Amino acid sequence: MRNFTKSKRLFTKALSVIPGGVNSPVRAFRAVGGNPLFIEKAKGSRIYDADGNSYVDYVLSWGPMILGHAHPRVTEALKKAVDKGTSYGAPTAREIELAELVLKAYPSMDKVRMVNSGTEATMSAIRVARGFTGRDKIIKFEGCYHGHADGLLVKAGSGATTFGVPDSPGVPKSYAQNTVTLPLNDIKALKQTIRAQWRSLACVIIEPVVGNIGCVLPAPGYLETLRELTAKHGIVLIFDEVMTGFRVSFGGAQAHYGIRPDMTCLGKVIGGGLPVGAYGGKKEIMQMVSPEGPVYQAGTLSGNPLAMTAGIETLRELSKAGTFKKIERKAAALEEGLADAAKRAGVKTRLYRAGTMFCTYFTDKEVCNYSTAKTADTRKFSAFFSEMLQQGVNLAPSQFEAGFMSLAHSDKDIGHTAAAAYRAFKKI
Ligand code: KE4
Repeated sequence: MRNFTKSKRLFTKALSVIPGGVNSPVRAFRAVGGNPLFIEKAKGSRIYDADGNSYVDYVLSWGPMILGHAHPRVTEALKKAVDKGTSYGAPTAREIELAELVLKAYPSMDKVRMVNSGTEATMSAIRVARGFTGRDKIIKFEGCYHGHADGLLVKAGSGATTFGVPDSPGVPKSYAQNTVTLPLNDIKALKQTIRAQWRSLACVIIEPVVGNIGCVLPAPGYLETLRELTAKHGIVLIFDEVMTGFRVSFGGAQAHYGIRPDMTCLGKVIGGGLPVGAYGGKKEIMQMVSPEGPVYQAGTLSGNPLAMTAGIETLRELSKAGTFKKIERKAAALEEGLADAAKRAGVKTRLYRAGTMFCTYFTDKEVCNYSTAKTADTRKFSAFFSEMLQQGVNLAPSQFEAGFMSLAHSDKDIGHTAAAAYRAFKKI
């Protein structure tokens, strides 16, 4: 049995100074029980906790570390960049470089604004869509998470297709009433709502592959219908690709499914592990953004030179011929290994993958939306999670989160993971 003494001690200390002992809720292991690991360092495919235990890591900081942890190209560039200062509050050439790399990979965008998180990106994109259309309401989907801006912490209201109700204390009802929350992959509800309310709808925001209830793929034709209906009614279609960007494919879910949204939100990978979010879109929309246009949005550390450096080096390395495909092949090999392990152990699971992100659900139901994802046996998942941790494999500490692959994961890592999964499946 692995020893977690130092992590436990650190967690006790953390609880006395930080709410829940963590700076982001999912890290607290509440969904799987036990105490969170406190990480000391990371390199390549592995993370190392305060007690010196090492783990093959599939959280990868919730997506950003697609090259693996502490990739030398990124760390060397950051070491040089630090000596030039850490922030200027003035424009730099590096911001142009990262913007150009992003626009090249996402041709649906003519211009892009850097911010500091995915939350800022989606919050700002919605404000711009409202400013552009002069309309107030938005549509989001059950199970999609777009960060913690008030109007997005909203669940389906009683009249599900009329307005939402707050999904967290502190969100005023009035905010929630401008958000309509629909079931995923339900064409009928979508058509009914847009037909009835298009005049007041500023935008639809969606995770084109939903990573925040695990890994839920769009039903065939769903995104195409969404694109047609929003275009027909002058509703801004926002793809929240904070997680799927540079993960489902190098060009995100929009390239994979061949859909051109009006706006895109990015984050995670484009910061290479430093705080970066971004939102962008067609020039006629982005010209609304201050100081070019009237819609205000700002940020002290937006476009921070260190964050830009990490993002530039990550995207340049990732854009090398064959690199993305290599990571995708690793993810496919893991998918095969996990599915085979579950089958041989006689455990019913459903595994979904989109490019380099994936999820194993403990259910025998087809998972296509929030309610079917919720059929998963979270008790079984928690037991599996703990077993895998004991065997040196770090999975996301929730059944309803995606796992991620990196360039640094070796065949040996993947073989170890599949073998550990077989033992864990047998044990739970
Ligand atoms: P951040 O504000 O956490 O940078 O991004 C918010 C966000 C927006 N859109 C999508 C599709 C996202 O997945 C996220 C954040 N993802 C979570 C993982 N499920 C971040 C992990 C956390 O909250 O600690």
